[in-house]
Amino acid sequence: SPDLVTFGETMARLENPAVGPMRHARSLDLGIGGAESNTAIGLARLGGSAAWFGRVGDDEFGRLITTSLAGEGVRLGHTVVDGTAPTALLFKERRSGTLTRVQYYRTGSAGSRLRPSDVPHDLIRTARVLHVTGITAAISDTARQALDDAVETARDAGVPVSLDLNYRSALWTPAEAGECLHTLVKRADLVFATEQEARLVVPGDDPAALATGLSALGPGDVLVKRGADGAVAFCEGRLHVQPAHRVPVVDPVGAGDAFAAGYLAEFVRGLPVATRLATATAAGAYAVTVRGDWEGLPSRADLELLRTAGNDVTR
Ligand code: KDG
Repeated sequence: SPDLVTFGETMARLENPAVGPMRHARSLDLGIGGAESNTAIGLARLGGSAAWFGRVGDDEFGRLITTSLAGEGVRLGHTVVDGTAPTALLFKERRSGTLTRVQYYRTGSAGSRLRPSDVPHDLIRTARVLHVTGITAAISDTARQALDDAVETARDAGVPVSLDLNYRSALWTPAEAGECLHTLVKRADLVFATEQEARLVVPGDDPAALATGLSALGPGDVLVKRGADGAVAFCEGRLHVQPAHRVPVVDPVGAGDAFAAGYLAEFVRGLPVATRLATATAAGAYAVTVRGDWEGLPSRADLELLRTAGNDVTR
């Protein structure tokens, strides 16, 4: 049985290799991206077992997604190939060295056709954690029903539910998201949020107030992510302040998924909060040093390298 079960929509990712307006690119780099599958890859790279399910189109982009995830050791036994809709696309336009514009072509996609009958109840019941994100609630009504079904299945079986709020303004309004995420937070055991995302659900001026506020809704572990400023957590009844590693940031997209992967990799091993936070921030640091959404995610050996060598060259 897997340590982590997760699901959602994964897309083909197209990106201009050189900085500038995308219309001037003569070719685009091709890869994949999806918040939940990014986290599954992160956990697998850290030695855990991860299962992901979702719908992909019966097309080359769908096959790119399944072969890439399988190549990273993510289990895909319950993934559905949907012959009636295409795999969604995600365009990342690198507009300046530090500014990235993300555009989706995902309306009516195969991934958004996820439905409750796709949910593998037996697999979820055997997991050590079920990880979901707010994106799934936003992509379609049937995907949101599948999300509710999966969360209820986990809760009934005593499997901890991990929720990354993952607000995407292209998919829904702050008011719609706030209402839905509030009900999801109440049913989650672990919650990951940026300060901005936390404010969709609870009031609060500072990260400590936000973490405490979210935890008052029920979850035992609340992680408020602050980018280069690290994280503030409310876990096991008290606040924890975790600094970030100082690394050159190439692309922050995927940092949150990396953070969740690092935290959950240690959570499923029953390790203490300090270890979970240390691995979470190290994974986040590795993710932002690389352009891809998940390609920079660390192995255990990489974590050791960061701990012992910092930014130096190891020979
Ligand atoms: O967190 C990174 C993800 O946002 C990215 O890989 C694509 O899942 C994605 C989304 O919907 O934005």
